[in-house]
Amino acid sequence: MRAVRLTVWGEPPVPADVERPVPHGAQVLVRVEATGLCHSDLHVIDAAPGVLPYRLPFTLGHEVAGRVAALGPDADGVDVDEPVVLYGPWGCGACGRCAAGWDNYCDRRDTLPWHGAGLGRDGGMADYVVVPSARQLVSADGLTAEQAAPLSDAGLTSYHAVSGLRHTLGEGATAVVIGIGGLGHLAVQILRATTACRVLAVDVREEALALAERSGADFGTLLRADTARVLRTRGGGAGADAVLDFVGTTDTLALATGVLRPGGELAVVGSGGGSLTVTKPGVLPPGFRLSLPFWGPRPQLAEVVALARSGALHVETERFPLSAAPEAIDRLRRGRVRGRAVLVPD
Ligand code: FEH
Ligand code: ZN
Ligand code: ZN
Repeated sequence: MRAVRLTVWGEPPVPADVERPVPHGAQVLVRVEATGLCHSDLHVIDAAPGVLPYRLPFTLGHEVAGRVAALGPDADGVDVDEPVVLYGPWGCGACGRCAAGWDNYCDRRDTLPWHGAGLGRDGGMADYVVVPSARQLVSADGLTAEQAAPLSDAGLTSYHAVSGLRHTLGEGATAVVIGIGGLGHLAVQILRATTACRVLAVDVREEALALAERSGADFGTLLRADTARVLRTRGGGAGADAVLDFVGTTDTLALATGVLRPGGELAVVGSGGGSLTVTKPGVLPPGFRLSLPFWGPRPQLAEVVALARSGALHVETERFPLSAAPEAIDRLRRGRVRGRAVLVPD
């Protein structure tokens, strides 16, 4: 089968022809129909030797949807030909977090030589992918694979970030979403669908603000020197009850803390490498709370899939054949992908 594989640290992944895996024990083999491309794939591709605990070579792709192709002898809970989406964060499977389906916060994460399919284990940039058990699968019935795949990472990550702030987002509240890309545009839709708050969007690209409007934002503005003032005015003057930063640079963190109201909460999702100085006394709003949500728990993947199935979520995708993976990676690196890039086996 075809696979896009990382074989040398710091070198681009290469197309390869590898054996189709055979599921053993409780494993399940999935025929891949779509795999989303994520900025984290770029971080993995660009990682210098020793930065990540992963063992080379492995197939990339951690945002995967397809159909069950075969079951190991001890597998149960899914049927051949069932449409599924992969739950991406694979933990140790034995700690309290994993037992509760919160593999994204596995207690033993730092001891594992992998973090999931496409993250040290063979992933979905291939014709087939094998998962440890049906526990890593959620039914995608009623969704196309192109719509389902991005829900497993972009959708779940955004949904998990919003879920941690939802208590602040009642009627009359204001949420600011910074960065309207593959994750941000879904966060706007999730806020629209699951809260009563006002949603304000910020980006550096006009086309991203248009995507924010299509996704249901009440207002969008470009990132400028006076953006905090503009957002405060549009938000009723008190400041934002919650900010979701999908960029995570020093500038966006400064904007976020400059627009938060006292008692406001900031979720930093983007891995922009920015920094925020927390001192007391200091300039941060009193009652300021910060979270660094990572990916999401398996139960919330089922919730975000159900939300999409209800019609409340539409993933803006740009489709590439699997054979064009190098072009898709280059376009993502240059910030030239509208919404989420999705690779489809050709
Ligand atoms: C995955 C693995 C490691 C770091 C970050 C990620 C994200 O893409 C998950 O949403
Ligand atoms: Zn990702
Ligand atoms: Zn664990």
